[in-house]
Amino acid sequence: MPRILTIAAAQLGPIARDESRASAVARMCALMRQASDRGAHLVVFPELALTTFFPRWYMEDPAAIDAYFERQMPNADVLPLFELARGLGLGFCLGYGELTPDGHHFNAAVLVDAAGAIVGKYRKVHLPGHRENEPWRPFQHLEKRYFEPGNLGFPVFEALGGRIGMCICNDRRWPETFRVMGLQGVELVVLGYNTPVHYPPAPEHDHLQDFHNHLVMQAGAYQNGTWVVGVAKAGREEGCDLIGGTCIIAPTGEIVAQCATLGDELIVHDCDLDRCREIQDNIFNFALHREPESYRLITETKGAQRGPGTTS
Ligand code: ING
Repeated sequence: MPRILTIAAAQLGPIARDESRASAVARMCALMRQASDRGAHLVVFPELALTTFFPRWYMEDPAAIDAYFERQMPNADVLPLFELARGLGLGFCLGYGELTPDGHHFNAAVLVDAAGAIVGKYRKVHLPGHRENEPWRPFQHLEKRYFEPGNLGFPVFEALGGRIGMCICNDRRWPETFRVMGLQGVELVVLGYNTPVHYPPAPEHDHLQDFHNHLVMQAGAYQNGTWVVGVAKAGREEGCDLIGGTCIIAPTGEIVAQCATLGDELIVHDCDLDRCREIQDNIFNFALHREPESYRLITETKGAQRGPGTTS
């Protein structure tokens, strides 16, 4: 009997800076109802899905910054989403800003099961952008200012009948992200992203953002034999154009479903988790083919070493 997990990717269009959490939650509830009508078992929402992408502005006032974070999860603002999910009997993944009781700030995501219980949490490891105000940029990308690097690693959770891992946005660009989960037998990686079209340090790559978005997720899926679901916050948000490209990718690396707009949009696919074996047992059978002795540099160094005659 194949293990089919029907997954919905719930892309969100722009969230205005002055848009309430209640409004964002209402939009997500509408998508969740659609997902339920279409038989979904799991709904995946974008990164930082409760507010506008606030790292695009320089702020100094801690109160102004903390206003974008959640002190508890769930909380009164997101309860309608948790209650709807429990009522409909489906799970979901939600990205949000986490402010811990001891004052730590993370770009986080939770995995919630069909009973409304949080069964997994992830904190974004790879923080792109910069820490100080850089007025030369048309918009800031201050994730290094507002978040700490995630301290939970890349865990894989037994949930909804499969082995599910999470990552967030920039994490998808780093092969280590998927490989660490691949080495835990992950069958589904869910992630959200806010990706501007314009990348100020290298504007000559702006036209490649959609290509790079799919390239890295398709590679991550294929090289680890896992399903990958990438969900955008898309569209022109406070004057900043964010890419769409929300998609569901099979362990073969094939995109099997993709959003066509830059607004609130749902795509759904019946994902056969057993299809991971076609890859994990053969071309990427890690136990048979990997040679970790040759990969030491990956965990022993941070930056590239360009000295003469460096080791392999
Ligand atoms: N956003 C972007 C991302 O990694 C970025 C940052 C944009 C990096 C374009 C490189 C190129 O998709 C987040 N939130 O990580």
